[in-house]
Amino acid sequence: MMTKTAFITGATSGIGEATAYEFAKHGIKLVLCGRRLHRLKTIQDALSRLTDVHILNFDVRNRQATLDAITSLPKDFSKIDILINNAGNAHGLDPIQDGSLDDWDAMMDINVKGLLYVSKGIIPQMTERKSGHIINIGSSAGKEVYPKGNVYCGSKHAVLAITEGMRVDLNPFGIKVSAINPGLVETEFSKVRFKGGKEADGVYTGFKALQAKDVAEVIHFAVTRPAHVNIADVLMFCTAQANSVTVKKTV
Ligand code: NDP
Ligand code: 8X3
Repeated sequence: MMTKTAFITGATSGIGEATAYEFAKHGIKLVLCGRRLHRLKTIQDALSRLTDVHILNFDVRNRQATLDAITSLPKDFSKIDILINNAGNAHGLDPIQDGSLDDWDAMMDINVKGLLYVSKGIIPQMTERKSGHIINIGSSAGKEVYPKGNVYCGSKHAVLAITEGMRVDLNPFGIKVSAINPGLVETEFSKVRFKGGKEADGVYTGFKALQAKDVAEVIHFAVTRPAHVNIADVLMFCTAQANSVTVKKTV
């Protein structure tokens, strides 16, 4: 079987990093993206024993840098079979009347527009070849809105709508499009959301949240189904979580 190449955004931590490890374990070639270059290099060093790894250091908010990074791929990494649109974060947790315009810009620019820029750079080769698999990392926040989640939830609802739109438009080309939507995952997500503040401390305490590896395993499952099977949409929670606001905590 031909070795596949996966392009993973947000591969420097959390779900993206865990997906890189999971894919490397199974011999999938990797293009790993993120802004923190030292982390990309460390992960490349660690995974190069298992598979070929190329790193791309860019900010998905920068349209030209994103397209240029994709164009810069060396021949051995330029055919992308699997695109994991994962880069994203929540910025802030405030009622809409108190929200920060900078936080709103960050979430819409990264979670929505960044995903579109990366997709724009990669979809043409998939339509040309009439094959490929795009996995967009949505969220339970893309399926329901929780208090103070307003714009983050809006960005993830947009990811879900864009995923469905991609699946329809790319259907004639035989391209698979999937959304994987986790609930609470213990990553750097809350550190980013609360800008390193102490509110992040309690988010994953008193229950066993999903780990990044749990999500990575589902992503790997989705990309290893037979050609005629597309895992279109997955909603996954830890056992302690029933929905965005119902979490069984011991403390
Ligand atoms: P992390 O904060 O651990 O990872 C976020 C990743 O996104 C990092 O690798 C970061 O890399 C990258 N990223 C952020 N901003 C940019 C940018 N402007 N340009 C390029 N890359 C960027 O969080 P998670 O792993 O939890 O989040 C990954 C995805 O999963 C996000 O889309 C998030 O919304 C989603 N998600 C998370 C859940 C959770 O509870 N943790 C639940 C459901 C969905 P760098 O900073 O190096 O650029
Ligand atoms: C991340 C899950 O509930 O913090 O998308 O929004 S949540």
